[in-house]
Amino acid sequence: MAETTTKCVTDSSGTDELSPKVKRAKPDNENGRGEVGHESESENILSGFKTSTVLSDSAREKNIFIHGKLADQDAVVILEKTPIREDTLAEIFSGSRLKLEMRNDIYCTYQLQAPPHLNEIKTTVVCPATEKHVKKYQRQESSLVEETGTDYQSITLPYIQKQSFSVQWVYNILEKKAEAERIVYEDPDPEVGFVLLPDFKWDQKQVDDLYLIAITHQRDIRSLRDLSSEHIPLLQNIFQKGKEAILQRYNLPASKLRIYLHYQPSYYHLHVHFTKLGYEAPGCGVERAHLLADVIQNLQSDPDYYKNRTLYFPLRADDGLLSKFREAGRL
Ligand code: M7G
Repeated sequence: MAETTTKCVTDSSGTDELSPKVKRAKPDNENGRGEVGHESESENILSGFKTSTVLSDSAREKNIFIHGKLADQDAVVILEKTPIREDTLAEIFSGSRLKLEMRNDIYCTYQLQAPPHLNEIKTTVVCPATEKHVKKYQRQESSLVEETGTDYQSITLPYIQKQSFSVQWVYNILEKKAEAERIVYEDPDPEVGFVLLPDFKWDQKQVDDLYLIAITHQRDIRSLRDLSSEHIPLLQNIFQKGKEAILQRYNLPASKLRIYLHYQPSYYHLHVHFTKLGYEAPGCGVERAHLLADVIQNLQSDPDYYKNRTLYFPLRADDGLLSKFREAGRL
């Protein structure tokens, strides 16, 4: 992401504004700069955004995914209302305007207009967005695919070698060109090392929806399928040190964490998801998430477990990989 004006994966939420309930273990370089594509806080790059289509929305999740144009480039914008935090309640009650909507016996409903800083919308911008990004965020039917080790070699691997998302954002993190001030923990070892930082889906304001990712320094492990027993030290290191760092920083013990890998991932550079148990993060279902603890045990009992096993995963209706499985008569 070299050209700031044309390339951005921007997240407008105040990423360092941790709730007092969220414990910090080390001081942050607040408002650190030098990050690739970091916009100035007052600049509204969305003022010229032209909506083409709503890709999906959810009244329950309180989010909307929009495809449109930003300075003639395709862009995806994600708007999401954030949870109401306990530590802001006093200010919400004392500092808001209240408009009565209806009163009936003991029941009243109101429109509460909270102070602007307590009424933020987490906003993510992907620009320029590829067709694949647009598809990723479009609501669609999925089909469960059964992939043998042979299918992986003959169908999936050739497809992902040609078609997968760029992992430039991952390299920017590893090389401290982006999000450097957000890093929670790093083990710099080239073999077993990794960077642990907040996933951009998490606004870091409350631990209830805690979401971090550990990204390996090794660059040649695409996914679960590439893992063999030689990677056990790497996986154990991520498991142990990741849990310790989260306990230290957020005061959340390992027993409250869901630690897993996605198969298929969207980005083919090995990374591990750390989410709070009880938070239904997108993609944490059994058809896509593989617990890191299970992965380690499976590799301990069979060094080539993930090379040979049949793996199941959902693919969206317009996913090119689904067509490849159909063409090969595997669906
Ligand atoms: P995945 O399993 O490859 O794909 O996980 P998914 O997005 O379908 O779950 C990649 C993870 O990296 C996801 O949880 C993303 O939200 C997160 N992620 C993606 N990008 C582009 C960024 C980024 O630029 N910064 C950070 N911090 N996280 C990202």
